[in-house]
Amino acid sequence: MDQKATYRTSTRRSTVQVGGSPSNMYRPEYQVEQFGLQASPRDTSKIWELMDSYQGSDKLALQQSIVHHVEYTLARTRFDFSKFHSYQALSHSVRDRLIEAFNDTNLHFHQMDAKRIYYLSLEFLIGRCLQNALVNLDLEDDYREALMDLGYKLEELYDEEVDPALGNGGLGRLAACFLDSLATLNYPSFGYGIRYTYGIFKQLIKDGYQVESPDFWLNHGNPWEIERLDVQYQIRFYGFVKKVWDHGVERSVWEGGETIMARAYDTPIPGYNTQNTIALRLWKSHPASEFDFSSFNTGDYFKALEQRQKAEYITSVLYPNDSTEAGKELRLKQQYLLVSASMQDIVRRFKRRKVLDWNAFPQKVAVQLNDTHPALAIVELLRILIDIEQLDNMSAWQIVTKSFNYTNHTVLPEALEKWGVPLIEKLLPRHLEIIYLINFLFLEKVQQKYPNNWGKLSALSIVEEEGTKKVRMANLSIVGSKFVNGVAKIHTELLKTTIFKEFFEMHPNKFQNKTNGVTPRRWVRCANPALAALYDRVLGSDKWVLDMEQLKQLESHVSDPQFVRDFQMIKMENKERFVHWIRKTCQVDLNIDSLFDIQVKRIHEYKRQLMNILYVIYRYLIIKESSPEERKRIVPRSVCFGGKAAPGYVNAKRVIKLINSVADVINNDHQIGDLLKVVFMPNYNVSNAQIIIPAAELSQHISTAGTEASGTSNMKFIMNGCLILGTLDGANVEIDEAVGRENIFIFGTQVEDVDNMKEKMRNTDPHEYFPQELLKVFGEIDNGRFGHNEELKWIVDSIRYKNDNYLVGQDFKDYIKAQQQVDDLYRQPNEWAKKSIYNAIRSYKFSSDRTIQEYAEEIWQLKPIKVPEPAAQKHERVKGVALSKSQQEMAEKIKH
Ligand code: NBG
Repeated sequence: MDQKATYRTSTRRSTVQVGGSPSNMYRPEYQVEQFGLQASPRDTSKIWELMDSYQGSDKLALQQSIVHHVEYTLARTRFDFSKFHSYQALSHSVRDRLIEAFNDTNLHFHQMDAKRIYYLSLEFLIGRCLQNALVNLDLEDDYREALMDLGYKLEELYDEEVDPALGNGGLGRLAACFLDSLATLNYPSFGYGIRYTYGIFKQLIKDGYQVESPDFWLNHGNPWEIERLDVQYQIRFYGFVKKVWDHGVERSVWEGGETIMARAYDTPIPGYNTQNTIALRLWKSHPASEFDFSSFNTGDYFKALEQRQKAEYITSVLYPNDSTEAGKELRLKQQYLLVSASMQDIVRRFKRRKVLDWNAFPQKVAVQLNDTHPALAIVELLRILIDIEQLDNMSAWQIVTKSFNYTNHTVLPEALEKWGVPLIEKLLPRHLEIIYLINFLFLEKVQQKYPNNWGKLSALSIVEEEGTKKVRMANLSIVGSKFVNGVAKIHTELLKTTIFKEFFEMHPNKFQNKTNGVTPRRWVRCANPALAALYDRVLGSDKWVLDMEQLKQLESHVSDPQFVRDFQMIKMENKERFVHWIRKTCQVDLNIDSLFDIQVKRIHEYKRQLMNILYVIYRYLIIKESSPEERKRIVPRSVCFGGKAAPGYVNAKRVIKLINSVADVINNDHQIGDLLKVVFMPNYNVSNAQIIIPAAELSQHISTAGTEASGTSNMKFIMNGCLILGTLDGANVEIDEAVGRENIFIFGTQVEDVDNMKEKMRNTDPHEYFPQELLKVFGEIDNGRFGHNEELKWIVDSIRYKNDNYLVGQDFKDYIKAQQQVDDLYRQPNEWAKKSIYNAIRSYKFSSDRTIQEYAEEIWQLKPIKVPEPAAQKHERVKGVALSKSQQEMAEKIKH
């Protein structure tokens, strides 16, 4: 049955430590370059011999490697190591194996002179690494067994790992899923981001309110990263631009100001069932070594140290805003640090090619901008090409516009980034000049196409002239990119018809859609091992993990009662795990037989958690009014919320307070018992999503039509066999198409009607506009049923007397109706199960493998390159299988 690829057979090799190699020898590329060049045979032959084979993966080898790390890496004795130390030792042991594949991959891509895709993102929400690495390396069972013998349960050690939370929500998590797919599909690629010292804040709930506490995730070290002391770049801020004449050409030299260093930290990202392991390269700011020498010399020792600390501060904290723009100078510094270090790194790699031909740059480099946050990369590459590499403006611009692509993730106006011209001028004076140059070249084209059309010129201009001049980062990104894409069909259509209408009319072929996806490795194989095992068993192999379309074969099994029972059993086990976790984290006991109804995502007005909790109140009132006889027919529900509010987002924070106040009343009302429970799960993050999502039976994605660009948790929920209650917004539209209308609960105003409904709302008296059911709920909040708290009233008032911008009042009646359909179906467990199964097995389109393949073929023009796998036999398991024939011969000569 087990048809897993056996590229990692259990061949044992004793661990050999290589010490004292010269600093230029520890990067594999350099080794090979040296073989090909004038390397000293004596030096390399010894190293070659010592590094000639891979770590073993039989039980004893794994145990020895764990114990080795306990003793030598952690310096603990056998009497003195805890579960956490075991986790650390285990991680180091896994890391060793990752590094082998990682080095092979880098070496191979270098030798193949591969075109690479560079994914630039201010956020990567990668989640825990251990289980994912074990699953992708196909070593989970081996390590489980090895640890059992040593007295440890692998699954318990998973919980010892911190959850690296270097992202806010969907955008950062998407980037992480993409890396998994890029590695798995063997695409030569890099992720570039920032190594924040503090990730997204930890959310605590005190008296029902959100309280933020700092997330110092590096407290106990991070075994998954490799610090690259040899990979660092100088980054300049402030200063001035000097013009010099060089052989009759005017050149710009950016000088003065402050310089700091960006240092690389690599996290290897292993593909599933492949040797390919790519890098997530994160930058951390450091003081430059020659930093403020004058202060030292004048004896102002403390001032000099302060300056150094200021440098480190740049990458210290992730901005906790989701879909809103912050506009702070430090944030601009972060953005520039990321793009400058990354572009310098990319250019350095390109220049290592044998012949330096700048026109070949777009054939070797594709850069994807994850939203506009890294948009300055366009300007930075121009600066490097023009000022440093001395290309002429037009050639440089040609290269840039063939290399960049931009993904938009939102149409919300408050999220569109704009930076004030005075700030850019102060921080990045040369970049402002280049932005003006780009804008000049672009507006000339606009003028040619639409002569004297001021409306067009002002809509398309990169610089906004009204009030304080601003640079529109979206316009810059579109102008500097070859392709622009939205993240779901409806979202891309909205881009073309609303915010980017003028651009679309000018360059229709620039726009593409790439519907988001999520990785089945983390979201099914790791999060729901029982469901994965059922698929393995019924399909006869784990090939579905790489090819989700295989799930189509399960359609015929939906009529098999045993298959349905197996599925129900798995859901039950996942619910049990969840109940246990909720008891521990929220001190609430859930009724395992109740319908588990979940809404987890950032708290935002457009996502309408408010509508959900208002409905919960409505449901509560109905139960209260029901006779004992009637109550017997009521479907018990556990309604669970999770998600962080941006610390400055007052309305969102009030919604959290309302949810907790309602939970307090309902959960303590003995008349209600198990019929209704409400839970706010604190600190929603990737690792608790892995517990929550597999346990869900209903999940809510109820944004006002036209506001949610895609959503990605909707995809994770359906993959885990869950029904969606949702609006026709974002990827819900395509989920509806994929699973069939009979397997999803759709309600609410559709996008084409939203404007009319808003108009109607504005012109209608609140008492007529809001349905009776909702007015009743407002009344209960007003009369203090959920506590005499002004803030709760303010939330209600914000939609009652101000604008109901997100159409809660408009959609409420239809929402109640959809909720009734949910109850009706849940009374028929078999029907519910079957529909849930249809969701799971028709979710294949939403694998990020599909998305990445589309990006690779239609945007990046990128081919997969598979790193050769080590041969199975020990004497063949020699590294360097990736070498060319002549290099192998050279290596052989050196060996003997
Ligand atoms: C978010 C959207 C989501 C979408 C993710 C990933 C931002 C700016 N946008 O709907 O709100 O799923 O991006 O594309 O965070």
